[in-house]
Amino acid sequence: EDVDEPEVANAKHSVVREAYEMFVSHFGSVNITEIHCSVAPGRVNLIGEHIDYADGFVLPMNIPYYTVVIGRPASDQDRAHSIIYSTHFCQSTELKLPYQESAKTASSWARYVGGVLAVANSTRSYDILVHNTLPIGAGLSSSASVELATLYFMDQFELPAMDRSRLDSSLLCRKAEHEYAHVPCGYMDQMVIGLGRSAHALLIDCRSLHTTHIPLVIAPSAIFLITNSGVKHELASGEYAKRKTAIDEALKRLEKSSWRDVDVALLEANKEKLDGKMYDYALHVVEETERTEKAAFALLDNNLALFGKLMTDSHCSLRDKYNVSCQEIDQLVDLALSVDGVYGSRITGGGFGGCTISLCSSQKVAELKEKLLEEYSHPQSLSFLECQPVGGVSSASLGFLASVFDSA
Ligand code: GAF
Repeated sequence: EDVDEPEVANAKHSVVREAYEMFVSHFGSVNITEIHCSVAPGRVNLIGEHIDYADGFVLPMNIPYYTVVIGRPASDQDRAHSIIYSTHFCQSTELKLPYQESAKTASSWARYVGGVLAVANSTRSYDILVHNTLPIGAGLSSSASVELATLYFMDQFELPAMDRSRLDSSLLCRKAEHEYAHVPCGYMDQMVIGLGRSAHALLIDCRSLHTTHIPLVIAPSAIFLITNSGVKHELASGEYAKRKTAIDEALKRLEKSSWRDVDVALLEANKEKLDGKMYDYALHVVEETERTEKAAFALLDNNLALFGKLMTDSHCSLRDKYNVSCQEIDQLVDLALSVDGVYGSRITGGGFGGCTISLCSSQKVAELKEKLLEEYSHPQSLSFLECQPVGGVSSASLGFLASVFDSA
């Protein structure tokens, strides 16, 4: 198991403590021996965007912003529903057993919890509180984070030997996202939250599902800065599904079974089969896959100039070919690139708003932030997030929880 850096352990301790205190105030007094808890990070993608559903390579890492799922079995064992409380939405929802039925009609946030209880065939009812420090809906994978945290919570009661591999856990949560949130997502989010390690980015080959942990040694000379634009355009999930459908259709027309068997020459030769935007979408998939492989090597060599250039190329492709950026994000990227000492900048995540990620010399970070705050058109909704890579989802151990209870 990955061991947390002291700073990360402290941050987790305080978020679990907050969650515990809110659990007590919402559900009343607790018997601490019945309480279990799990903590899942969010993620940011360094490069390899919109290709995890097209057999590509992606290079995300986990970030120190969390979802905590804390709870206990319902005290009345005949109670045939779980009660789920979200501190973010300040809302409580009842989910009836069997979850396969109730999760379908649950409110959107509760569907992520219910969807996981459903696909993992939970047969028990719980009092559950969901608490986040991870911004919701900012393209940092708040949904996959809730999914993994829910599964790791539930498995402590219903799979005590925890004999589900991290990969299988990730794939099960992805299934919940497909079947209950109806987002035809790729592999990246659930896999990095399941399998990522502290101090490393995770290279995922989305064809073989093989993963490689790449040490991130850019500090202290440079950092990745996440900038949250504070905007999210409504069309995000509809456009996501449309891109996925177009990409699947393009592959069929090329008569290939994997995007990894497609190169630019093949695309050129079959241009007439790919009408409308399909050719540009396909070109993005092929080139972004190549870029990401190169970027992984650049990161291993600590070649920041090359890594940054590939990030910016990725942004231009997402903006001009794949059309998943928006004005606000393009403005943030352009402003970042105008600062001397910024190696590269790009949109990250599903798109249509959310966050950018920039690779910046450490000495220039203050200047970069100032520039964005001064010149971005929505400075009041701008925020910056810390970005050192942390480990994946975990269940809080009894010792950890005891220290939380002692300090509460
Ligand atoms: C969302 C999806 F959930 C991921 O699978 C991925 O496709 C990403 O958008 C774009 O790279 O986060």
